[in-house]
Amino acid sequence: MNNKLAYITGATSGIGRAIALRLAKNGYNTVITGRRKQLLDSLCEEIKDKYQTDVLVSNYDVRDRKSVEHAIENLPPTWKNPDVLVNNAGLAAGLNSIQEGNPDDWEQMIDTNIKGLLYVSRMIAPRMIQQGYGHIINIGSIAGKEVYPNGNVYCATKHAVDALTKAMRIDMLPYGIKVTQIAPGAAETEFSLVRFKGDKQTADNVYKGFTPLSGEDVADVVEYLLKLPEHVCLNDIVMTCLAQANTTMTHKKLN
Ligand code: NDP
Ligand code: 8X3
Repeated sequence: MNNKLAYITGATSGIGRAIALRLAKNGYNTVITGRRKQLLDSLCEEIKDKYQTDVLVSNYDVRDRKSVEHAIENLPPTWKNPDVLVNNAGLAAGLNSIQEGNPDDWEQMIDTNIKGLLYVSRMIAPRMIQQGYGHIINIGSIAGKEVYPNGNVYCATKHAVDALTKAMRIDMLPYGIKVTQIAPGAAETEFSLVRFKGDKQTADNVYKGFTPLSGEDVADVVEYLLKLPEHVCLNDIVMTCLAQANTTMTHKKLN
């Protein structure tokens, strides 16, 4: 296997899926992960058809530490050492004040966005250190830079990703491993459908009146990052669509 290898969490939809496709287009073999096996299988076929690169489907829930460990420990030998890890799997569940929030939602966000990212990184970082190179890309959010009304716990988890990215950059420094956070603003994916628990109308309304980011826009940035010279590391990238200035100010043109 001569191609470079990328390990992408949350590749079944949205940003992760777009990144997997883009890296395959650039000749990377990819390990694609997520809970929905059927979507992983169809992405696997799509990548192989379009780009003729190798793909390994790894189907697990990132909240389940034992599953994460088992999946990564048991990767076949040629799949064990990624050049790139994209920690993308994540979600928002609900949009409520603290006093009205649902603790099950809080746990899901904390377990996925923080603990899941840690479990995967804990398994892959030592391999990067051992091989002497690698690039960890964490998908944070503009919600990790600011808080917005009713965003409380989601924002807290993304602030944690922001802090963990800075900490990982320090920890990886002696080993020549790059660490980057990409912190996007609103991107039209399944994100809002998941946040609003399948309420499509509410989810669609989030993106009405402006052109949000897409998964492909984030994939553009990942592609750029991976083409930088070896001695250059972008540490932190906040990106929004033109219409969004921050988490609370989006210029919408509604009729
Ligand atoms: P999507 O809902 O489209 O994709 C989320 C991905 O995460 C899916 O592939 C999903 O796979 C995976 N995922 C969620 N929970 C788990 C879990 N427990 N175990 C394994 N995989 C899981 O949303 P986005 O593409 O928008 O989100 C990707 C990342 O980008 C997230 O971290 C999100 O917080 C972040 N982000 C999104 C923004 C947006 O506006 N869309 C803006 C800023 C950041 P499956 O359901 O199959 O398990
Ligand atoms: C997703 C973007 O602003 O809805 O992280 O939190 S936002």
